Amino acid sequence: MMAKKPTSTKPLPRSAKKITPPDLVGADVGGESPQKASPVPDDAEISFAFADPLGGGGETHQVAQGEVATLTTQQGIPVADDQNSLKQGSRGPTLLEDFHFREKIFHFDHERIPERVVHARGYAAHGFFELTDSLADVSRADIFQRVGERTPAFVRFSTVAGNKGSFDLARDVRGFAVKLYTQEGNWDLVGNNIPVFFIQDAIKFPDLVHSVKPAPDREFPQAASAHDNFWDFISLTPESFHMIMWTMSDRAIPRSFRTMEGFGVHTFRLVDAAGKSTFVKFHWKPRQGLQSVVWNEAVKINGADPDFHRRDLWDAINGGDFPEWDLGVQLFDDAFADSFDFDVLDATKIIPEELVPVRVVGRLVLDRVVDNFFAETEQVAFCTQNVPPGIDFSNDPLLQGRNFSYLDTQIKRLGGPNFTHIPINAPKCPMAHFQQDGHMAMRNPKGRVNYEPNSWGAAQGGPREDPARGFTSFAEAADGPKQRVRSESFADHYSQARQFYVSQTPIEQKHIADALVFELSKVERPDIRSRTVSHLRNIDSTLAATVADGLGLPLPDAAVAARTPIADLPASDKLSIVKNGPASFRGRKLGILISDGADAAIFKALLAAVDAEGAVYEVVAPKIAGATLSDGTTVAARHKIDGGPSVLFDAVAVIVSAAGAALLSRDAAARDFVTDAFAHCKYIGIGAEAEAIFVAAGIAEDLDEACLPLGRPGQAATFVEACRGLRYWPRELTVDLDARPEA
Ligand code: HDD
Repeated sequence: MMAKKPTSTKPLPRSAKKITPPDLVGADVGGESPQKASPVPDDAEISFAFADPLGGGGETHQVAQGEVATLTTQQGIPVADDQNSLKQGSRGPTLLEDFHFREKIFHFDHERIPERVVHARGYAAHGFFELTDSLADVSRADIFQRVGERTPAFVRFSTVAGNKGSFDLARDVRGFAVKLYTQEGNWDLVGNNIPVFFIQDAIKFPDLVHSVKPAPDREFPQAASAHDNFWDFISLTPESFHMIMWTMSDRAIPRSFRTMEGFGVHTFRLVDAAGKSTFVKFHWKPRQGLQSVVWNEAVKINGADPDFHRRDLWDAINGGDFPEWDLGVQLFDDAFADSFDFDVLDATKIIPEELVPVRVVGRLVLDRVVDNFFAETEQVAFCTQNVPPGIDFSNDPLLQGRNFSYLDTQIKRLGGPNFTHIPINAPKCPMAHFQQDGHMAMRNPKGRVNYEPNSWGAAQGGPREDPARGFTSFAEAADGPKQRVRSESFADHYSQARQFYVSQTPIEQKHIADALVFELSKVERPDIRSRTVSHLRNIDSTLAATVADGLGLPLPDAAVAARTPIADLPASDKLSIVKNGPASFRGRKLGILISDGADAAIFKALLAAVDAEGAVYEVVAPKIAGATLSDGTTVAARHKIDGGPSVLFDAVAVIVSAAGAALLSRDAAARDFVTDAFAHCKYIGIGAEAEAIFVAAGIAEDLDEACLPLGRPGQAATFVEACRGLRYWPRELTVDLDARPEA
């Protein structure tokens, strides 16, 4: 018997009736139920399980088809009524005795854990690493011994500055953190999508992060470096300018996690069985090719789909298009390190691939999304200190500081020293130690002995150290006075910033200048703008002049350089995104705007061409129910036009009927669809009747060679082939106020 909703303002009867729990599966509980259950069709496969991906931490609870799980408390006690708290009388006070209520609210109150102080917003997936070339000659690390062997991996991508709920396409560095569950313990390679960093010494990390995060008094701007505090700190920290060149480039607005490189950043060591060390830099190179968006597009994507990157990864993996990266290593010895222009311990420097080639030794494949975001992605704890035998640290002062920070931060975030017991953090190889107790201890040692040395013998005495198998630090000699200093060899701040800049194509150089002008235009204090430009003068005079002009600023004197920059470091093609793009449109997304009556033959030819290329498409239409093509076929839409702007796609096609074109010409979202695609230099396929929309959008006269006709079915393949170019850059010079004539 259900309680009636009050229908008038008459006072409720004093004897209110008990609200009973509805049958949660399939029952018609009537419109007056406080919680109407969605009916479940008889043939639906009802499957319920607590997410427990690694099989640790308690019993899983699986329910198969046709069964319904009984709701229980955390203690497993069956719950009879989840709708009403326990009261003294029907209108009396709620009783403290109601353990189900208290447990439920208590647990809810504690649902949030502190977000990461940096890299709060992230997304992760499972996969594996497969060795393709043995590194046994230089490292004893188990993961590098047997070609063809696979090691489970978990990878979390992230932005740095924004909070957990911020948008994906902030201009920012991306985290690229890889946990490899090797047979000799977890190896965490906690890197970024940029091979250098802002600062040289970890002691400056809190200052850097404070400066880029929202200002403490006003708590804005969110997920943005375009503000006074950041540029104030940067303009007072010349060592940051190499990294600034990268973050102002399109590297900081990637198209997808799948189209980013990853870097271990620091110089590490590989150590062989005899204790010999070889320096190493780690690179992840995406087999998908490099690709970024443009800034105006990024701004709009953040509104249209703040989850753009996570959705892209989720869709790709669930669609069977597993992203892959090659693991590359740059190996070098002390002699190279001594002869190199810069200090290999300085994390603001790269080693150009032309000097030390990247040797590919394996591949990383992401082939499984998480079961539960919180259990895995949120609770995963990366620690740079996690290295197995055969991999070791260098004295890079940034890395040395990180090795303290990550362990410390996990204790704060995950609540205690036993975060390694959480399945996503637990190693997948045998473990044995005497560490015990503490919050949430899941794996205390069995038996009487919890110390060593002990004399309880092999059977009861527990694990013993193993000098041969165990981790042994590289025996690097160290000497000298205790002092707080920065080595003289770290003093060159501009040479590689220039090398990066001159390695870019003209359009990429333009984007760097545009980004600097954009960011500094958000800075309120003119002296900070000017001080920033003074550093640019040490990098490239045209860049400095362009930015000064863009800001309407007199060109300041060059900043005093601690060491005279080397002006003629050779350009390196590997530093450009455009020069390292994909070879095909595979894995890319075409947005197809259609209307009722659109030419079915052309639409179908286009789908066939997309399919042949290994690309994907999404249909955009005036109504979400879709459209009926000229042959009567109905095509469902993925987006209604207002929710499917062209910024979500790598290229677009417009296939509409004459009536559809007339209708959409009056629609602002449809006009934006074509003007944005045009402004963002995308390839555009234009069906026979579609021109009216381009006329209404005011760009019909400007259409160029990357706007291809789709009047006949045979033209679909030509169009999709052209889309391999991703962007038609010459167009940008015609549509952007900031375009420089000489670019
Ligand atoms: Fe860091 C998180 C990457 C310098 C201190 N860092 C964090 C994450 C990545 C990086 C990818 C997110 C890991 C995840 O997905 O959970 N950090 C870097 C790189 C750096 C760097 C590539 C320079 C080369 N970091 C750095 C320094 C310090 C930290 C110098 C402190 C001295 N980083 C942290 C941290 C975080 C972190 C506070 C926050 C959340 C976490 O560790 O787990 O400990």
